Formats: sequence, C-alpha cells, structure tokens
Amino acid sequence: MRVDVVSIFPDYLAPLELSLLGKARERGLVDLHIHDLRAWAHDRHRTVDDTPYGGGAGMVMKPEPWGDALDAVIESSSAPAGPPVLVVPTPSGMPFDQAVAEQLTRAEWLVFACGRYEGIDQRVVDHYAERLEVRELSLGDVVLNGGEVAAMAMIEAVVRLLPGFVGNPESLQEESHSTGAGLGAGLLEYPVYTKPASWRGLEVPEVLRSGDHSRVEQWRLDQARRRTVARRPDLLTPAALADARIEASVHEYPVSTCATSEKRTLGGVR
Ligand code: JD8
Repeated sequence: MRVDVVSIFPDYLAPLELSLLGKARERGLVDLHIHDLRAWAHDRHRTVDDTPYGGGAGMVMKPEPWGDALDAVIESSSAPAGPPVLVVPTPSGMPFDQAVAEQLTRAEWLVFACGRYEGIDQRVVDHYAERLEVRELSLGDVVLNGGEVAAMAMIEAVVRLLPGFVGNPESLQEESHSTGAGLGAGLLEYPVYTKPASWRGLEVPEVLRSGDHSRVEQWRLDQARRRTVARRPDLLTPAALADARIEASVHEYPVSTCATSEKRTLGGVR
C-alpha cells in the first residue's frame, strides 16, 4: 500500500516512520511519502492561509497550494497505476471506526490531506470528489488543532490490518470493535494480567490461574460484557444490552474484579 501525507508540519508525521511503519516498510507492506504543503506555496512568504469569506475568527487554508500539491502527488511518476483514495481528516467528517479502517485496507493508495487553522477551503474536496474517492473522516468527538494526529491514528489503524503485518492475524479477530466474530466481537476488551500473581496486595483473579480454559473463557466473556454495559452501552443492541445485563448478574464473579465505575453501574451487585 502506498501512503502519502501532505501537511504544513511534515515533522509531525515523523513518528510514523519509527515503530509501526518502520516494520511495515521493511516488509514492503507500506510505501510512505510525507510532503510539506509549503513546497507548493510560491509567494515570498509561502502563504497557505487567508481570511474566511463571510467573516469569522481564524484563517482558512487557500485552495491553490492544495490543488498544486495534490495534483503533484497524484500525478507523481512513482505512484501506483490507479487513483488514490483522498482522506481528509476533519471534525465534521464521517466517524472513522474499525469498519472504515478495514475498508481502507482494500485501497492500494491512500493520500491524507492534513488541514490546519479553521480548515481547508471546501472547493478542494469538491474538486477532487469529481475525480476520485474522497473520504472526509473524523477521529472522534474531540477538537484537535489539525489533521496530523488524526491522520497518524488512521494510518496506524489501517496499516496494522494489512496482511502480513501482525504475527497472527487471528488476534485481530479477537479485538474489540473488530467486525470479526471473535470473543471480543462488538464487546470491549476484558482485563488482562501477567506475572507477578500478587502485586502491591492485588491478586490476579484465581480463575485465570486455574488452568480451566472454559472457566477462563466464561470469565473473560463476562468481564467484556460488564465493561461494555458499563462504559459503552451504545455498542450493544437493546436486546444484547438486556442479555448482557442478565448474563452479568447470572455469572456472579467476586465484585473485586470489577472496576469501581462498573460496580456503580451494575448497582454494586453485592
Ligand atoms: C482537521 C483544522 C482545527 C477544526 C477550529 C480547531 C479529525 N476528530 C477531530 N477533531 N479535530 C479534528 C481536526 C481538526 C482540524 C483539522 C481535523 C484542520 N483543524 C479546526 C475546526 C474548529 N479548529 C479531527 N479528524
């Protein structure tokens, strides 16, 4: 997969070149190219922003540098044959979630346009939407100062799903938010523990040291349900929510395994 990123803060994307993509690049899974938008701002001050039409606070990114930059990236000789998917991180975008990440793994080429200021002149998106697939995507209901952090999160979420990236692809199925059918499908992760068995007076739940795989499986499912009911009931259908609540009460486990917030939500079972 080829990934191009255009930003006025190209160094912001440098972490991508470290761990994650470092490995993926070595394995030839990803071909990452980072571009400085100002390379396409040709006036003495390399201006990329101007005041908003209609007035209002802040500045808007000018369309011309973006048009020249994206044309150059899209027409670059070393680019894959087909057109890229242009991803524009924006707080007003469609939610970026695991399903969207899985969709984007199917693209050969992604180009990320990272905006700053109050955003990019809308005509840039409108112009390219007539020529290729444009995805305006939001990382979530928090306001960031620009698209770089969102682009990095989106690139990590996509690249780690590429075939050959993770050692055992099965683990991806297990993950929460995955659209796979693993235990975690649709549920939040269950709590995890490792050695020592006792730490600062806190014990690893006995069931996990029992060696009884079915009891462990049941405990993990119960914990995943509890957390989901308590923290993300929106992830569950009303029916699943009702079931999870019943299940959570049926499979009574020592309250100590529940974090304080859950105790409150589950009405402090006992
Ligand atoms: C791109 C400029 C800053 C946004 C005025 C603050 C994504 N989930 C998300 N939150 N914020 C962004 C995001 C913010 C951006 C840009 C993405 C370009 N800004 C602007 C509008 C309000 N400032 C994002 N994905």
